[in-house]
Amino acid sequence: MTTEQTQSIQVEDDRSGLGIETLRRAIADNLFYLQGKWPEIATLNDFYMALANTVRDRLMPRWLNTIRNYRRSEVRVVAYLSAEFLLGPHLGIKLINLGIEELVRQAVADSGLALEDLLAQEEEPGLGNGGLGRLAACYMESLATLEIPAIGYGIRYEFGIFDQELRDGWQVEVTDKWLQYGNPWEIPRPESAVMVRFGGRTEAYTDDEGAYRVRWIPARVVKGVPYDTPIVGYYVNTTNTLRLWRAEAAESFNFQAFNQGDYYGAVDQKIYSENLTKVLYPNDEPLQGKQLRLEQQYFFVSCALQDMIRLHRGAGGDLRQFHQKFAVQLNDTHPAVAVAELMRLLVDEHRLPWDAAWEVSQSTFGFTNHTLLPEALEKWPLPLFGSLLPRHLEIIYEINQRFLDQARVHFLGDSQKLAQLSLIDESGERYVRMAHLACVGSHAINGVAELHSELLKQTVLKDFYQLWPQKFQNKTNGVTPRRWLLLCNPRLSQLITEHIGTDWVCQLEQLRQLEAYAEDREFQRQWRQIKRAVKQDLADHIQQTLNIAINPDSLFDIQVKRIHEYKRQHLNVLHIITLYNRIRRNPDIDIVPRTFIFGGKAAPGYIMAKLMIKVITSVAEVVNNDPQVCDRIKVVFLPDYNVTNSQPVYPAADLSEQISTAGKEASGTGNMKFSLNGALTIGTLDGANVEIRQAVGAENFFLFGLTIEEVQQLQESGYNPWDYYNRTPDLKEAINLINSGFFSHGNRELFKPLVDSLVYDDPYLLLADYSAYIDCQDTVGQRFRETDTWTRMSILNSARMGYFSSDRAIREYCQDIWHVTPISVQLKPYVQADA
Ligand code: C3B
Repeated sequence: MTTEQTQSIQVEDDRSGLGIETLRRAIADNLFYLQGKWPEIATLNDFYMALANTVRDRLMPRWLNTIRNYRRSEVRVVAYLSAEFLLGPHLGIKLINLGIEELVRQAVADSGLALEDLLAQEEEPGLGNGGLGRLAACYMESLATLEIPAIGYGIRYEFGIFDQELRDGWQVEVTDKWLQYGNPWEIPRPESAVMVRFGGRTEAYTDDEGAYRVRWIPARVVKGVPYDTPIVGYYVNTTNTLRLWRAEAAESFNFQAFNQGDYYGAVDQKIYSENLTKVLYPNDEPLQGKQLRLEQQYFFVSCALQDMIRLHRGAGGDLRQFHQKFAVQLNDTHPAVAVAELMRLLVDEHRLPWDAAWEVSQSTFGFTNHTLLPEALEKWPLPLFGSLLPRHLEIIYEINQRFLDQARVHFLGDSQKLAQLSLIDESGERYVRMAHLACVGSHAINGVAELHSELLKQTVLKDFYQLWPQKFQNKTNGVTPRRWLLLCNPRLSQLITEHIGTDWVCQLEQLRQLEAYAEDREFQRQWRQIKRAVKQDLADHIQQTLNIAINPDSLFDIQVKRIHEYKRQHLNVLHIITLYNRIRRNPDIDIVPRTFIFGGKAAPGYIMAKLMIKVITSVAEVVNNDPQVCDRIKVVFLPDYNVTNSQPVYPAADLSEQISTAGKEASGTGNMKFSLNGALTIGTLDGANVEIRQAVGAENFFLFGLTIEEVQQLQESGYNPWDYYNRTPDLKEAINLINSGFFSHGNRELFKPLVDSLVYDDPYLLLADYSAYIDCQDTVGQRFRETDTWTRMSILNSARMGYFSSDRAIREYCQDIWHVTPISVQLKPYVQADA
């Protein structure tokens, strides 16, 4: 026998094997050895930790064998750079993707525990704000499932998105403590730490070969330590890595200061460094002057690129071929400084000639834009940028000069065009435009839905489109069916599988086979029965946690997403008040009972969004307790909307609210999750709604509202919301009721900013869309009563959502932007080192 045979441990042995008895023993062992507890004194969280570690052990052979692939020189790896990864809880999806959910359920049941109770223990890593971060998480899952070698690079925030509590109907932010009981899903790799520099100055010098060079003399250095999290693909061996960086002091103490007796100075330095990755910035906050945010961005980007260069060189790679090893995707402008950092690393540190380095960079990067909102387009004040990254500013000037020379030829010296294109905004105070840096430094630029990609070309990136039309693409977003159907809606998944088999899980287009059952009475009955059961579960949960009784037979009308004026939760509120007024006018009116469910966080500094939450909760308080209403309308605000809390919500919806002002929502992804789970959509022609409507059929979608063209026309012709207010009696009555203090215990000041903004300004055109929305909602109500029709529409929505799988989106990125192909991972046995 060879040494390998004698000393190898087969992956199916008792540590990684999956017999139920082994599992039970492993959980008991982990409880004892890792948690240090006997079962009698263990908390539920101890059991969760023991189980999580058991599952982690099981995926280790897959993970290590996947990592081995990254190192093979011929393998091209996708590096997804994102300041946010909103993963949601790990345990449930990992059990599903490893195919061991039932086995584990049984193993814990034998110990007298319910798997659901253990799943509920997990504190999700809330390392993102909303759609953008969640998209990154879906994409990581699809990359693994499709067996694409990929690494996600981001920031290991100690405090993720805040927890939301409601006090007296107002949002209160509470710090997120996701790490307080430890995180079983990560492995720190201090041996792979890298150094990141900040501040200081640059200096020219001549190298040994007489070439002109620049060196950067930084003012301070921070250490980046990677923490690795496995991302398991569905029923494949591929288990990719999410590598998140934590900032630490370069020395755990500044020894020089220590020796000089400046103990506290040394400690300050340590605290200063660790601050860098303390907290995730919430969206929708003005960033100017937020130096720490720029520091975060540069920090993780520099860590990531240094890491990639090390991997590439470790595999014997030449830096001139760096782009053949890595396809780097910039998830919005947050990591855009990567363009300058890669140039610095190649030119200053590895001495490539500028042109060669530039070609490598451009071939490496792709850039995804996620928003057209002007306030979200990042730009950094030049003095701030220059003081933090002096060398990068020089590099950006150089890139800009060469770029503008090229553009000058194209635009025949049109100086206005050149000023618009420049990487530096010089129209007033000077800024570095991060979107421009990303566009110039990338070979591909994409939007996230067809409409959005078109608008990009016509508006914010118009000049770049004229220059480089071939760089522009569309990649419509998608969501992973593993989390957003199989995991969150097991009953519906089972019904689907009973009828069409399991292939849909990885080939979501297979759902189309359900079309054959859309008219089938028995199937319709089962479909309805499941929806009813899932609604009952949510109703029970709401009763238990919020003490609000809701009717599971009512129409569940749900809007869950970040709270923002452009998403128009307050338009939804105007509809609620309109219905309420109808009841007050005619208490016997025959209306479809509805439960309005809201959920979402407002950015802590976004006063109007916080007031929107208060208006929802205030209307809820009045309407829910008015005996005249007779429970025909209920309004619920679910606190602390996050991935965990969202999973029972999508399956329970009858109606999905996607009512943003046309042109404002880049894509949306919640819209896809709802429809996939059989909710019908009421929506505007915005973002991916347009494509969802095309896919499910116009007759199965409730469309209303102004189109983009109409929005533009209205705004150009001088929109006056006051006119709409005066000429629409129901609207006037609804607004007056808010204004009168009716929902605020007589306080007429409370909602004045909201009302004034609507009546005098209304930048998101709520009043212009109000009548169309109400009419459309009336149609929804009528249609809901035609039970069979509604059920058919619901089935057809699910059946036709195949396109919106993140697998489809990732396949398109692989083919059109990254040029990478799947590689299946072989489970080589683990070989012990020679004794
Ligand atoms: C969001 C957009 O607002 C959504 O329309 C879109 O579906 C997702 O990104 C994913 O593409 N977005 C976000 O969550 N945060 C930003 N800073 C910009 C866009």
